[in-house]
Amino acid sequence: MDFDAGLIDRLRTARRVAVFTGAGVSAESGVPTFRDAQTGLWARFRPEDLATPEAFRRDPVTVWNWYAWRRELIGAVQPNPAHRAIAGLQQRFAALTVITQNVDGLHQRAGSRDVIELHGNIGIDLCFECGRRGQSGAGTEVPPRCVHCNGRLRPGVVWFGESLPPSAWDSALECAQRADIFFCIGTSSLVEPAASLPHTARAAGAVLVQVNPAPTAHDAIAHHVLRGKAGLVMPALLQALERM
Ligand code: BV8
Ligand code: ZN
Repeated sequence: MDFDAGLIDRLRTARRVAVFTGAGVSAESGVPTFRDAQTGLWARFRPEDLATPEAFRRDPVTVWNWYAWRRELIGAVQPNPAHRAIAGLQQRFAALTVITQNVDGLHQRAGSRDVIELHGNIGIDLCFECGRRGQSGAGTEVPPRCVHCNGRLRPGVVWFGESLPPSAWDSALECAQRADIFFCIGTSSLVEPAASLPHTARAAGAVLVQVNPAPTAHDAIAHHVLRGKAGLVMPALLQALERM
């Protein structure tokens, strides 16, 4: 795979790199994306039916079971070459931060050290009532109960209508504002406020690089559009940098 010489030159001199990822970066691990018609999680469900506090209040068993199914699926998959190449990139720059919308923890399992999870992590259980961490292993009730207040446990992810963790959002914003290069990998960039980060980065002077096999809302503002699967593009980019 060939890359634009301008991009390679910019990567050669870049000090701060941000890698903003969505479900597409985990697609080649076998984790369904949200919107892809054939495999999309939401092809069969509507987000508002499952990924909201109202849905959990209305039908905690169905919402818990949907996340339990996703958690089991994620537990059975491995990071793919895209996750590993992104982890491999971190030693080539003074600072490389992954800002992910994904809740699957695959960047960390691939070796990425500086990961901001904007939308939480599916492996964490929190009490829906008191907010404290839970352990879903005990007992057979679905959803499991909080050992502190007996409230129902929920997945530690950010649902629609819920605020992003303030520290995660603040760190992501600062990262976008200071990045020399801002990669946008495997995201349809439709969910806010996460989708505003590429705009923030570009406005602050970052070179915006879009990696996606399909067109997205952010192609128009990208300086470089690398049309392809992340599992092919990112290892090829890492190899191109290693040849420098
Ligand atoms: C907030 C965790 C405010 C849960 C997620 C009306 C009512 C209420 C809210 C809103 C509203 N209108 C707008 C909003 C705001 C809302 C929103 O943005 N809604 C959308 C639907 C319009 N946002 C929120 O509610 C956020 N909170 O705004 O709070 C607030 C303020 C103050 C006080 C209180 C509240 C919270 C949003 C977080 C939702 N949680 N995830 C879970 O996982 O179940 S979002 C979830 O969906 C993901 O985390 C991700 O962010 C998003 C999916 O997007 P993508 O990751 O991009 O995935 P997608 O399938 O869309 O695209 C995949 C891409 O990969 C495609 O482009 C495809 O081409 C590409 N691809 C495929 N294969 C590959 C590939 N790319 C590379 N390689 C491949 N091999
Ligand atoms: Zn509790």
